[in-house]
Amino acid sequence: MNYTLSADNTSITFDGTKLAAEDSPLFGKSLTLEAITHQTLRIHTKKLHVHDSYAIEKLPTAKGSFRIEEKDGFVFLYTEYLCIRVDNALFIDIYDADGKLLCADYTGSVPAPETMTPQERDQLAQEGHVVPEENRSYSYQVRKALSDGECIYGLGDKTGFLNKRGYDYMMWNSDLPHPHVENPTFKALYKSIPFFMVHCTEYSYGIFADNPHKSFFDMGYEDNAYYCFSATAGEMDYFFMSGTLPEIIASYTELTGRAPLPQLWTLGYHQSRWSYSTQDEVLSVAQHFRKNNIPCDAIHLDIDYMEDFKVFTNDNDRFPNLTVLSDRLNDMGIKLVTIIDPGVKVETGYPLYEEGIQKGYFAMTSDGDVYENKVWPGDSVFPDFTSEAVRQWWGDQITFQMKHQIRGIWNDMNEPASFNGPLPDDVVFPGDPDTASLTHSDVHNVYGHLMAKATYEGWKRLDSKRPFVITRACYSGSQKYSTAWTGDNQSLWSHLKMSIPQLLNLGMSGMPLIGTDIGGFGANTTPELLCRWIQASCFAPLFRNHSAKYTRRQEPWQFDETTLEIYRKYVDLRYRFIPYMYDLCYEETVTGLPLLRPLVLHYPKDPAVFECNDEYLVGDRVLVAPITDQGARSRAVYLPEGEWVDYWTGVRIEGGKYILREAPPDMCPMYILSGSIIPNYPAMQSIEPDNIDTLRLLVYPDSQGNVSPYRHYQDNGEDFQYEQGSYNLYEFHLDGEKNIAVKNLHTGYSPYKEIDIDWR
Ligand code: MIG
Repeated sequence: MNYTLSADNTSITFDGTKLAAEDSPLFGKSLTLEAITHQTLRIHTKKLHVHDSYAIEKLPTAKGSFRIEEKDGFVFLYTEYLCIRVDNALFIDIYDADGKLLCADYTGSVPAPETMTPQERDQLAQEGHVVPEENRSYSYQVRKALSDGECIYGLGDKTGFLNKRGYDYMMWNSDLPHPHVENPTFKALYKSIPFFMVHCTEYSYGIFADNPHKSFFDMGYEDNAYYCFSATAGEMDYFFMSGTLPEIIASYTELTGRAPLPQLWTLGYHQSRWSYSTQDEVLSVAQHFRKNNIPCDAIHLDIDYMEDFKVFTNDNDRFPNLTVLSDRLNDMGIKLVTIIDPGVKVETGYPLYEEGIQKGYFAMTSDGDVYENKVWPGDSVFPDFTSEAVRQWWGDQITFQMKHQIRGIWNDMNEPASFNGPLPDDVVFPGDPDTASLTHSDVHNVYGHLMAKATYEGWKRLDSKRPFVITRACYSGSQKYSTAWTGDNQSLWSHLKMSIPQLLNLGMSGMPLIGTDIGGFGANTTPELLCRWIQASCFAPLFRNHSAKYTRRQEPWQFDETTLEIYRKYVDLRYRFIPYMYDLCYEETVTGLPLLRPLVLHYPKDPAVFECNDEYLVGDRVLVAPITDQGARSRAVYLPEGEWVDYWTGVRIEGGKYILREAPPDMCPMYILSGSIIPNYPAMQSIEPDNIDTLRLLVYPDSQGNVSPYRHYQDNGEDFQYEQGSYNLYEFHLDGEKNIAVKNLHTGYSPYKEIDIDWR
């Protein structure tokens, strides 16, 4: 066969001109396989060594290598863990070291696409139905066989269930006003994270199809025998990762990066609402929290604080002094976060607009004019975040937040969303003088990602604190710069239910710091829905209640005393568990594992958890089984193998079975894996790391009295001094009977005054 092997045996290129069939997507191309590690392969048709990824800042220098063998007309490539068989039509089958087939190119038949006459299309459209797309054209399409028992996880924020198999998705960042349901008319949401994992009891593998163009992921929808991924433009370039699910997530986040440690207070409770329209209203919201004894660390200002929706401005009538507002909130332990949209208002005299025009920082029409569309400010222009200079300039605007002591930025509308139809595909993003200009179709899916990068890097230049950014649109790798929320859900039970698999799949897609709008954004919440939502979201890393203007208000005191009490109970619970969650953040920086995990991550051999949509683990030892049905007062809970302790009653239950758990309105079933230590904080109204001098350890010995050692991380929760060693790492372990000993693995920060042990 016709191939070239690199001198160091790390990559091999096949000449497709001679090999691939004329109807093969590889026809006339070269196919390169690189051993990124012994477990991770890169498979692409780009020119050798070209690497232009938005997700991966630096490709790890290959640590794997191939041993090559030609046999029976195939080329076999061996790494330590994998065997790749390439046939003479360039179909690739990948086996593990024991010869078990993991992933095979699908070579069977494919159904012919359904055809429709123009009249049929017209009729459908007339009755208001959505007309199916005409045949798509692809720059490549990869089709891989699916076997029985395989489930598919990942793909970012897509609607539906934990297992993506049987559904069809699109990557095209979209702001959709209609309810996000599992079989959406449009198959895309706000984020494009083209990474998924295939899993069954026998093996798992992951694929990261790194291409920001509009792309499609048919996960066995067209035919249960295969899945395929394709894109409308760009070269095929995908990574294959083998190992256990946690190992695959580690490999994926090694490539695309990990979320840095957040500021501790960002794990607290956030209150938001689109409509907080005056300083007094914001102060009154803060006072309500304090009066009602509900912990709160942040209030978010939606677009209402701006002057005519101009970004990096404030309305002088309604928000005359943001600095004073910040000060007064700070006295109550509450921080301000402001929304920022990418659209810049077209207005003579508005410095941001004028400067951007003068410097050529905005996207252009194909005719060379500045491109305008409509967003909140009316006619608006769009910064070209593909340009380093523009990102720098945008980041410099954060002096506005600095000046007013605002502590975080919430990036909205960065798909980018637009009111006057979508941006045409040929809108030009000129880039920097030394880079080629790109079009909207090239950069749409990375627009929000690059805006997040600009925000993160700008914040970091201006402030010593860890930047707190929230973004709506994402691409793979956005976790390096930003947390994310799931956009405009609605106050629907179905959306509460969906929030669990959505957060779990986002977590498995490398985004650990995420949340949904608690209570639902659009439509009107009910007290019961709100209570169940705060319970289900109690451990969501981004813990924010947010709602739309003109909907029923949903701050916790808007209803009755019972609602308030239930709400308070779960916000209190959240604050107790913050040190545990912060430990998981620390762990994530090392392993890439998310805080919220589907059961399958830790019980990969138990098919009973493969499609568990309504329970999750926090780390590996806290299991939460929220109620997500209106009127439900009990539910079936699946406890995987091991002994579990009911958090509320202390009752011990042997797992590997379903149990029925009573769940009255104030009850969110929770279980702790026996043998665990869980760190807790004392009750507090907001997080002031300097004042936290007591740590409480909940200790749950197993039936033999054993307790697994636990590592706890502590630092000032605010800046980057930990990078210079200013942190403590403790190990708590059982020492003799009923005694927990503390070992200091690293000391560099003022320790707790007291560590209480609470035997359970
Ligand atoms: O077109 O800023 O998802 O959280 O409240 C709506 C107003 C624009 C969409 C965001 C939502 C926010 C809202 N924004």
